[in-house]
Amino acid sequence: MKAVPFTFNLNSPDFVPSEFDNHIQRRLSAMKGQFLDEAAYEALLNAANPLLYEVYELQRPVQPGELQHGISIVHPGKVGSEYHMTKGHFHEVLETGEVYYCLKGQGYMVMETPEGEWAVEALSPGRVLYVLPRWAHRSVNVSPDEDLITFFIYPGNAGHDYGTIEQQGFRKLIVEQEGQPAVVDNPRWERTAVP
Ligand code: PAN
Ligand code: ZN
Repeated sequence: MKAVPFTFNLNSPDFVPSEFDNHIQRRLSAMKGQFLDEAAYEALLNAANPLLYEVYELQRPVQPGELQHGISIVHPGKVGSEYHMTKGHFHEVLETGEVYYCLKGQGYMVMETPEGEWAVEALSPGRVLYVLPRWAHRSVNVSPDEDLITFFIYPGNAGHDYGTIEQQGFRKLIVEQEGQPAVVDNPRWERTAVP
């Protein structure tokens, strides 16, 4: 970890940073229970267990004042009619926000609070999204053939709470309907988070 100001490049065609500390690869098997169509999930898992998304992290000390940052790449594809997406999380320190800057692709950020408010915002190149403190967030790639690539920045001490979303899911899902992305209710959503 560097102790002096540093720079890196994002100008490769696939936006992989010229320097990073950690490369996370999440396959379908890491997403059990998150996709609505369980039969489609099992079939794909047995056939290929595809790579859904990757994260390149510039890791900084876990402390206020620092900023974690990096690149998130969601590969295109669907599980049943539901598009590829990240696991999604609340920040462990709930009162910490995050900025996303979309570099490539077409997608949505699905968000919700512990109180059950929800929001869905489109992501396309050049668009900046401010995720407010308290809002869980998941990115979804709705392109048939292009990666969804975003640059993210969040407070050094934010941490990740994956368990709440693993248990309750997101209130809204992004599915393909008549060839178009649509926001639909998640019939399995259960509010377990207590504000
Ligand atoms: C992002 C996400 C990244 C992968 O860096 O961690 O897009 O998504 P999951 O963490 O939900 O698997 C972020 O929001 N960090 O806080
Ligand atoms: Zn986050």
